[in-house]
Amino acid sequence: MIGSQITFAEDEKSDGGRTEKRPLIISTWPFGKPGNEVALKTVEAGKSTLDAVEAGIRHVEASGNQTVGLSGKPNAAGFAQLDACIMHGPGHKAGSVAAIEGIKHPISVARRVMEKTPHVMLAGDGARWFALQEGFESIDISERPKKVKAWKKEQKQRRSEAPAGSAENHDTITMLVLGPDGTLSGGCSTSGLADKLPGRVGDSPILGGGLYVDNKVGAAGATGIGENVMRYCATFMIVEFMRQGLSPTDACKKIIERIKSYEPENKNLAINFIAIDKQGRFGAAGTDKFPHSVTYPGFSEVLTADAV
Ligand code: SD4
Repeated sequence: MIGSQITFAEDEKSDGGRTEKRPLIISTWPFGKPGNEVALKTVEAGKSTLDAVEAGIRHVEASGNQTVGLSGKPNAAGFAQLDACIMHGPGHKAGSVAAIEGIKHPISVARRVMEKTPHVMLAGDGARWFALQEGFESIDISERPKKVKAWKKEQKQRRSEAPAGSAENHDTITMLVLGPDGTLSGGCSTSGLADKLPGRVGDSPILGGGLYVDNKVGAAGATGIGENVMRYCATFMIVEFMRQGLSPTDACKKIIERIKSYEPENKNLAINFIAIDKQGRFGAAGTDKFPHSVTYPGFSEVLTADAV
């Protein structure tokens, strides 16, 4: 913790908050907190919210925490394929990479796609090729066949230890930043669900799925089983709910209720959302209790949202 108490609005005592302080940063999971603190310092050093999102997420990607980036959980064939996207409110700009291999900082490649190409999204070998052309830090992926063999041996046991969607398999940093001038930026980076099929793309690099930023309204991000997020354009909907006047917390809860109403009652959806609005309100909700990190000048904490 780098500060004091949070002040909650009257109607949001248990499940969200609000602050006048800027920058305001919210991210998924406790491992987002050190990333938030890097993002805070980045804005305090006079850099943009976009720089802050990139720096904060790079910090988590490089942490070797076995959740995000190259140290993240391998896919069903034994190697990490990474997804990332970034959005910047002014100009409604976005960049994204999907199923990229052997690149240390997918969030920076997503930003480069946004800033240097006429495209929004690059995938697979093409995304790696672009990253190499641009000089991004990479590792050799020619060892892949050996890894596949070793992985097959372990696979059965690992699966029974931590089924996809369980807490141990969460592996996504999504970060939203509201800057001093009201600018919003967001980013998302993940190794995706453990044991996913090679080539599987989750919600994280999909705009409106794992992340959505609307500079007039607010921003929302997701983590959890991507298939249960992207089929509902969940973060786009959260931002639209906020546009209609819902608080970030209520908007996150409402999309979970909506998704639940379409799915079988006993299905473990394993989805979680964070959101902030232009006014500095923030909130989160999950299908289980959902720890997320909130940081602003004088405050940096892991909060836990109630299960919906
Ligand atoms: C995915 N949404 O690839 C990601 C996984 C995740 O916490 O967020 N896990 O579906």
